[in-house]
Amino acid sequence: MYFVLLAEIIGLDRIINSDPVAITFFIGYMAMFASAVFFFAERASVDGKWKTSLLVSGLITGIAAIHYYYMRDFYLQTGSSPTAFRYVDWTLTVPLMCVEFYLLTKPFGAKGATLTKLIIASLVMLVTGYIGETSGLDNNIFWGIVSTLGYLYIVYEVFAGDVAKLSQSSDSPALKKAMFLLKIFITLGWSIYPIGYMVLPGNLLSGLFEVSSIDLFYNLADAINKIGFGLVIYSVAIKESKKTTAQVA
Ligand SMILES: *C/C=C(C)/C=C/C=C(C)/C=C/C1=C(C)CCCC1(C)C
Repeated sequence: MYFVLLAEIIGLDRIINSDPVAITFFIGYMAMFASAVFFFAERASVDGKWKTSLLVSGLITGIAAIHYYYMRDFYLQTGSSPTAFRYVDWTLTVPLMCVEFYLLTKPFGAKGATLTKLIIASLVMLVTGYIGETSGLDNNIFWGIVSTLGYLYIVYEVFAGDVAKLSQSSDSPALKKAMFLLKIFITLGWSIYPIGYMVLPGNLLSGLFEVSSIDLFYNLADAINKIGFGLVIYSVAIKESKKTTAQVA
């Protein structure tokens, strides 16, 4: 009895009926929530400046957990994509990810101006992406291209712009490794989103996948980029903190 009630509440009946999109919303919610708890708790195990990085990782996954809670509900009730919730989430979490990149390079002289450029580019990318997803068949390719320009600007900053130059001037192997992984996340991890977007009717991959699979792409990408990247920062933080403890002792 309790189980049936619980199953109803969390939408497990749909999940048991194996709706893969619903399953990923459900798992996404749990994973984001657990990660937020983990990042907040682990702040105690790292040194000063890394505490802020873990705080930001906790905020990113925490904000996403709340949105996944609502997105999962919306999807279960309507069977359609929770586009507005999705973009509200990204508008908060993507700039926070830019803060995360900035914090990584700040000890090596990153300036606030770089952060501002990254945030503006990400907002261009998201606002035009939202217009593309909601403005109908005829326009989604056009807005997708505009959005991609914002994305490519971020890729440029990380590979050849300010962020890249600063990380080259550092002699910390841990930071070098983090920057290398950051490049992989930005190019491979973030590229899953535009691929998902191309599933929209009238776009380049429409017909190849069902429209609802746009959420499969986005949910997978969110898990990789929000949790995965947070874990990368965490491992650098732990290594660097051990180093300073060793120096003191
Ligand atoms: C945690 C959420 C993240 C890291 C979201 C990232 C989103 C993108 C990189 C979205 C990119 C898009 C394009 C490059 C073109 C088509 C429209 C978008 C918004 C899906």
